[in-house]
Amino acid sequence: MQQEAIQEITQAPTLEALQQVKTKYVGKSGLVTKELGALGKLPPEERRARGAEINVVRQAIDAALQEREGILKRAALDEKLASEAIDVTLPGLPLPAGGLHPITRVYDDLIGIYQRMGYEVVEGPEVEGEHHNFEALNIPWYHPARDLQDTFWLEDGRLLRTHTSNMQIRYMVEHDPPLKMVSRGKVYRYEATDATHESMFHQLEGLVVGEGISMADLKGTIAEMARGLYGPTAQVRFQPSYYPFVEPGADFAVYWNNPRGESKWLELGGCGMVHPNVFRAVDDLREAAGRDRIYEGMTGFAFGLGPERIAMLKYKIPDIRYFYANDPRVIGQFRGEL
Ligand code: FA5
Repeated sequence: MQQEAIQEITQAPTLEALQQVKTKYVGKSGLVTKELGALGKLPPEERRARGAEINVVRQAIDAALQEREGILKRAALDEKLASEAIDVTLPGLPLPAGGLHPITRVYDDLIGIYQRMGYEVVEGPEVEGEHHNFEALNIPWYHPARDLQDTFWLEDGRLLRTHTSNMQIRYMVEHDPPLKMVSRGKVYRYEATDATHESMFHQLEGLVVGEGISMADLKGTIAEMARGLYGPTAQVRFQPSYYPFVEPGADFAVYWNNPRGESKWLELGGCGMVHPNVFRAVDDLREAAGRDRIYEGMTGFAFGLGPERIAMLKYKIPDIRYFYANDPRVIGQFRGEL
């Protein structure tokens, strides 16, 4: 029996098979166990010798079982390790990296500049009431300036904001002066598109209000932004312009030398000193909301600019429509750059 058992043990191919052999011989009703159980029926003289004999067999079987179990367990572990091994010499699979849209990057630059100057950054609604987009900004319904910004009207009488200047009104109704804020976001105009005009584009609005704010503060701020964007040699130019919500009003441009040695004036946006009628309209809204009239007699400046213009020049994108056409050949060029 011993020989047979040991042969079966050493040939057991798996741990499960080994367990079966173990049960067969030394399990509860195994062959060896039965022999031991039968000892009681033997006459006492034979019992001792037979008992010793069976014990030798049992010990041999136990030792063989233990050894075989060790071998099989090691083999199972080796197999597991081999199957889970990572071959670090295999070439990697290139994963397509994302990247920030050029407009996001220009915004991040601009907002970083203003945050360093202590401005609060806010966002506001794209669906807006006529009052916040026009009236409160000193653009009554009959005013020809409404034609300058042709409007997408919604069926409920609201509109898609034509500029971020609505945030001047919203911010002043909620906050007391002195204040410095910039607001970013999308704006919409119902106009024919061309290489430099989209019907959806972005603006960055800035507003500073306090006592004794002057045009010099406005010019210094725009110059600081230009240096932040284009380095210490950047220059700014202001030309008189008309916006109903500022007086005086101006357009500003930045003259910059890019790393490729080109230099040109880049028309960036409009600006000016906040019109007293705007402060009055804000106070009216505040009064209606149960807040103090606090803006009458204040001074402040505002500006609004289009980041698309900056991005087109910076990244040499010849047509504004490329930004939003979702053509992977355009946007894909900015993969992996953050
Ligand atoms: C305004 O929208 C004023 N709200 C700016 C302002 C704010 C003036 C505060 C004074 C005080 P304007 O319509 O010029 O102004 O637009 C500002 C900038 O938005 C432009 O200089 C240009 O950079 C960008 N822009 C205007 N229209 C388009 C368009 N269709 N596509 C892309 N960019 C545009």
